[in-house]
Amino acid sequence: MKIAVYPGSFDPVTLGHIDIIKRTATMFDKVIIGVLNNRAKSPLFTAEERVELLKEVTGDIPNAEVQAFKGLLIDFVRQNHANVIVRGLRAITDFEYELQMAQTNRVIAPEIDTIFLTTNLKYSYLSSSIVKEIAEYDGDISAFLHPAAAARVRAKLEEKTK
Ligand code: COD
Repeated sequence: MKIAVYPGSFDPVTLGHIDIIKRTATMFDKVIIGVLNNRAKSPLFTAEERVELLKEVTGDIPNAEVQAFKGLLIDFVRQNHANVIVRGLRAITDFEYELQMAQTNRVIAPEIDTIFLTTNLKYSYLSSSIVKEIAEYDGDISAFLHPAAAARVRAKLEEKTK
């Protein structure tokens, strides 16, 4: 069975992430979406909330699975008997960070490879942080997120301002 892990913060999951998940699901028997549970990053959503939302927006992809993980990515990949990490590349600015991470992971886990999918042009500008910034200033985020994700971002920001 060919299993790929697509790791990230997904705070929140955007249409760009969903596009990468869908494309990965056509190439592998299973894609495991690994949600980083790292309190140091002070995310908008807890890891549990991000997992729940990812499950909702990928519910129509039968071979996609969502799990939170702590610690090293390669340990999570090994625990799941996968040997491929998938990452998305939007622009040259992503490349340096992604290359460094892939090379480092390859040194500590030579059996695990990282593959890169180039962004869908429609979403090449899109990032979770920009979406959060627009939402914080009450902007319309419906073009960037699945409707369920947009609703949760609005609800979370309302909850925070109470
Ligand atoms: N189009 C296409 N791809 C996109 C888009 C878009 N619009 N937006 C984002 N992506 C891609 C990103 O490039 C990335 O590949 C992926 O989607 C997830 O994005 P993020 O921003 O949610 O995820 P990151 O970059 O915060 O994830 C970082 C990890 C969780 C992978 C990393 O911190 C990690 O592995 N942490 C565990 C500790 C560890 O092992 N550290 C050692 C690493 S060498």
